[in-house]
Amino acid sequence: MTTSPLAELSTHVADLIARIEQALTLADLLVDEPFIVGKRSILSTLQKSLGALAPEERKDAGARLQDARRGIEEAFAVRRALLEEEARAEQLEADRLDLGDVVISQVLAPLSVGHPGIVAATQRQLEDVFVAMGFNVSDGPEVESDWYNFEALNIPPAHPARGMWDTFYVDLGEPETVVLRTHTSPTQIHLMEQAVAQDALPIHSVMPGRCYRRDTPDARHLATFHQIEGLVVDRGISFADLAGVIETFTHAYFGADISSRLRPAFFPFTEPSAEFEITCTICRGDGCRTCSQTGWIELGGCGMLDPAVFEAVGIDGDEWSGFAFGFGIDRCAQMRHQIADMRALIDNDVRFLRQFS
Ligand code: FA5
Repeated sequence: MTTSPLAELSTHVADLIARIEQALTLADLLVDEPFIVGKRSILSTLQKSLGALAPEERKDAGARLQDARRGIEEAFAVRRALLEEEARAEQLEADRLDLGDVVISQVLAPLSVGHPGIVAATQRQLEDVFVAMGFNVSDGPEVESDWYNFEALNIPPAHPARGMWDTFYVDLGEPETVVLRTHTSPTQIHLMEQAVAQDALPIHSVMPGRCYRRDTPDARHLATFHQIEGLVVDRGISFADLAGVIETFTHAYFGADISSRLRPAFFPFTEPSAEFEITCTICRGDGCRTCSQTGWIELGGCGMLDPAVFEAVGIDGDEWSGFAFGFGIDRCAQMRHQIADMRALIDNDVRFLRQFS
């Protein structure tokens, strides 16, 4: 008598169920899949052996094997769904962003936040001083035509004063020469032209901004630096008003113990003109490398608006008068914080920068 190939079917089924239950991870189960429900499983081997049975026995054995296979496949599918769910939950847990952790780690090791640079901060402080004195704040383009940077300011093409401002030329072409502005004075021209067009005189404005010159960087100079221009156009303005504004500004910004002085100077767009100097805050007037041993530092130029400028912008010089000034913002920062060398402002050494946070 021959033994039926399915004689040990229930044992095989029990083994397969145990194998399914023993897979603890989805990866384990999938590795075992061909041996449990695939072509390499015992069920497939048994299926092949049914061919040797007599037809009436084969039908019955086939039905039993089919039942067994359905049971195993169902157990496999249930286990697979469970392990997939577990794997997904694990992944979610790993991906979870615990905001509590972030806050705690920030308390333990605070992130350093940025702060305005020393020149930007100085610019704001200067604006505040002038706003408190009744000025408003405007700005103008950094790239200028020859007309605004020079000609309207009474500096014709061959004028020797052009040598005072070593210029970066953007375009020397026709019809217009274009430059990186060498000073903030061209913004005066924009403002006066606008005021004339809008019938909006008088003007009491300051205009801070970046300037460019082919200067070799040294203790007091940079090739890219900042100025703050001042412009007053009103009726009955005199040099005494200009001197008063400069004196008030010096004491408000540098303190009562810093002296200022005006020295006769030449600017083509102001007449009379003066240079504005303060006591060197580094040596307190004794003389040092920063002030070239003079005890004084030049902050800027100033003067009464030249009639030629009024003519260029179409302002009636018989009715209106005015003054202008232009200070170096970097120079103000240098003197306020006693920085011996202006190049420290652009070195980006964080040990230096942190002192001004
Ligand atoms: C002028 O630029 C005139 N436009 C100022 C002026 C305005 C005169 C209105 C009359 C009326 P000056 O070239 O002297 O002037 O520059 C003025 C100030 O800008 C200097 O005193 C200095 O504080 C600052 N400055 C000039 N060149 C540099 C530079 N290369 N680096 C840093 N600061 C500079």
